[in-house]
Amino acid sequence: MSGALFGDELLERPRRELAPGAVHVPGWLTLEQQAWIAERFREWSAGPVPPRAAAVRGHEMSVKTVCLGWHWQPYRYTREATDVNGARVLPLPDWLERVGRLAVAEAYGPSKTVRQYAPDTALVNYYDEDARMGMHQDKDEVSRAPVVSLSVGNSCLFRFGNSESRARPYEDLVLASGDLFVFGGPARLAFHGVMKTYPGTAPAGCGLETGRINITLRVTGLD
Ligand SMILES: O=C(O)CCC(=O)C(=O)O
Repeated sequence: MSGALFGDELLERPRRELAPGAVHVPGWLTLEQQAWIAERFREWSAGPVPPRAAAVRGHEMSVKTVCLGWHWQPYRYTREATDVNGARVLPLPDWLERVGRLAVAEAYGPSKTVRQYAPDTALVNYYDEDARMGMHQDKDEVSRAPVVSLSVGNSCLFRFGNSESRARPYEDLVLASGDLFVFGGPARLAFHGVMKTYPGTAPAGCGLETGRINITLRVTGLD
């Protein structure tokens, strides 16, 4: 029987609730789903708005982001990417909205609230081998519905902290290709960031040979 098909590496990375409302589900996406996402990322990157490094307080981020549904720029959402080329961003595809619902159901269990979860934006980040993301809160959304994070490609060292400051207490964990991380409820405004990525760790068949893609699905609460 094939070890690749039925490998037991997930036994070493069990599903875990890091804090109330913050759930890590390793290996949630199949390789086929990861490769599909990587392929869509290439399509989204073709425009109308290309991936760009947002400038935060005058410094360009090392991560490049392409947005769907709503365009995020520090520190607001707009329909048109006025800090890039003025074009309207692509709509959030239905399948990604459904993935968001499935993810929240996976993290918290099925409920009426979960069935009504309807993300309206995706921030799709690309990390090259040197990219990272400083500790921050996702707080430009009016809604405090959960954030769903999906990872494809190289693993990264993800830091998940508290809602008060960037300082300790925080926990470092590895997010690998296919992992799901959901943070909502009391963890919704926790500071978090990506300390580094691990080059050469993208699994064969995930659709990405170098770098890392991370998608966060969010509910803006805007009309
Ligand atoms: O890349 C990640 O895992 C986190 C991304 C993130 O924190 C964000 O987009 O706000």
